[in-house]
Amino acid sequence: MSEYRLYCFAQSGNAYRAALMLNLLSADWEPIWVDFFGAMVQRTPQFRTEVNEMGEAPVLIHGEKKLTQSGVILTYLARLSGKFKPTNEDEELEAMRWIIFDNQKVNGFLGPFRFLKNFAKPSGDPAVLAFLKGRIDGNLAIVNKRLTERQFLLGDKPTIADISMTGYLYYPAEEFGFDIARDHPAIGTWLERMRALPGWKHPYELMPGYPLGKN
Ligand SMILES: N[C@@H](CCC(=O)N[C@@H](CS)C(=O)NCC(=O)O)C(=O)O
Repeated sequence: MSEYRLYCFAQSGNAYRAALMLNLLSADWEPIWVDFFGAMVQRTPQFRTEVNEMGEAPVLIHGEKKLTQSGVILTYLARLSGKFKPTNEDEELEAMRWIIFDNQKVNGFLGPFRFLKNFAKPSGDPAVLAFLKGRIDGNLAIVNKRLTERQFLLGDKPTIADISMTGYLYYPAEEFGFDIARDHPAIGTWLERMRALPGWKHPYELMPGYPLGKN
């Protein structure tokens, strides 16, 4: 059995953060596929009892430890490996600030937007999509401004804040109906910098379940 096991699925940008971190660390890990769209296992009482009471992916298993929330998983792996780790207490707080902003307002809106546009049947109410798109544009502009001023979110080195922020940003533009890298050029350049890190892989290559219906 691999050292780490990660409950995940290819379409999940939330799970991608943890999968990408494991791969960038060259960790010995294997995915456990969550049938999110078909059986919707994450909503079953069994999953909530045995895997994650919050009913979410990702979930990381490492020995006796079971961790959920990608920000917690990233923090755990950075502390353990010393890689992508903020270097002092101020940086740690700064990383947490961006991870929370990302979870709530950047990928926290992009994930549901893409789900409603691309996967939900019937697809989302146009008014809901318009509301989310407005918030997404504003929040991506904040990240874009930040990345105009520095190479990575905290400075000149990538940290877990950057890994968190990649969440949904590599999924194809057609799945959103807009092109994030083109509309926000500093984000586009930063995404290329992250893509150049050894061990980087696209979410559809890194996690099982793509294309849909092929598991
Ligand atoms: N903030 C959480 C978000 C996790 C999350 O929302 N995961 C989605 C999959 S992308 C999920 O499992 N949702 C449960 C559901 O919709 O039933 C994290 O970063 O880990």
